[in-house]
Amino acid sequence: MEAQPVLVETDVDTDGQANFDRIIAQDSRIEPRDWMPAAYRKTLLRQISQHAHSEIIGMQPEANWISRAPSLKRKAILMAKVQDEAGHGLYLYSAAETLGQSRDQMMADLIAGKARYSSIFNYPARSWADMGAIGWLVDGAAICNQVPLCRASYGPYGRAMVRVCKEESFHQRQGFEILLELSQGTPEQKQMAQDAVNRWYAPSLMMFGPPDDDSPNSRQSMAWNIKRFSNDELRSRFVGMMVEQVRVLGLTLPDSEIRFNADTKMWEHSELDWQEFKEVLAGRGPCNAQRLERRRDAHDDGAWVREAAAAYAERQAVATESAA
Ligand code: BYC
Repeated sequence: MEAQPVLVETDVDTDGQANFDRIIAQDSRIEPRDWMPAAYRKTLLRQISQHAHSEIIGMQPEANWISRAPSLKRKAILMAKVQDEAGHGLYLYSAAETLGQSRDQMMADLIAGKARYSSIFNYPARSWADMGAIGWLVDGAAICNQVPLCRASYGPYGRAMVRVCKEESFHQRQGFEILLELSQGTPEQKQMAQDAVNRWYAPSLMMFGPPDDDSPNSRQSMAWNIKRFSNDELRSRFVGMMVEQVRVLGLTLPDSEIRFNADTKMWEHSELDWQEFKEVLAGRGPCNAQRLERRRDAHDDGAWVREAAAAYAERQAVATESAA
């Protein structure tokens, strides 16, 4: 007679779905070696890889201004910020790799135009004040979205977010400080700051994603403790933060409809142009083609670095093996 497996406690623990459900119910963390439903893995890969691509493509609008920064100090700060964004991309690609997809594949999807990245980076940075608006609004929106992601149920994603958020806080402060200095400068400088805020405000609100009733992924992502708040909740929270800060800047937000609804406890604002959002997502935003072309060129230009690094790693492996 064939021996029957003995059901001990560890077998129950390793019973994939039950173990997964228990971890989620306890608001604890799923780690790479834990069993997870295929749909959970797919959702995480989708979100984390898009997030990584956003950091990498997001370097471009600011990198364009490094050579034109108005002083050596500003140049050094901007260069450090852009390098931080590269670092964020790398932590996130590493987190996505733990889910079983290679970085080469993710990069191939990005440069083939098959992968998404945040809509915000398809808008042009027209003046130095845009460096302020990007830091203040874009990094500000990113923080608002990412602080709850520090508690995402997937361990590598949540942990990556902790460090990213710390760095984003510096980024936001430097953007705020650029705008403050311009706002307190000549009338032309103040106008330049206002113009930048006017152009980046609505696209930064779109970073939170489509409205809740048009967000196909939110419900399941919230049930899995990946997302903690809905797109509209975070957008409203962000508007409330900006309303306070813009007063300190001596500037205004380009929306006269902003008000706090005491019943719903939400900040309300004018309807955003969701048709524009859809156009940008479909690849028809002001800079989509330019951003991807630049990324492709950078990938090609960097081929020799990847080849040299691979050859070096191979030589080191052979040396370690023969030493052993
Ligand atoms: N842009 O069901 P939904 C940074 C897509 S970089 C493009 O609500 P979900 C920085 C969405 O992917 C940080 N696509 O989705 C860097 C989905 O399409 P698929 C950027 C968007 O995932 C350099 C569809 O629309 N932050 O800070 O539940 C310099 C339906 O949406 C967008 C992140 O990446 C968009 N704005 O929620 C300065 C945050 N919105 O995949 C700064 C991480 C939605 O089904 N991501 N879509 O084809 C998230 O938190 C969530 O994925 C989202 C969307 C809130 C964005």
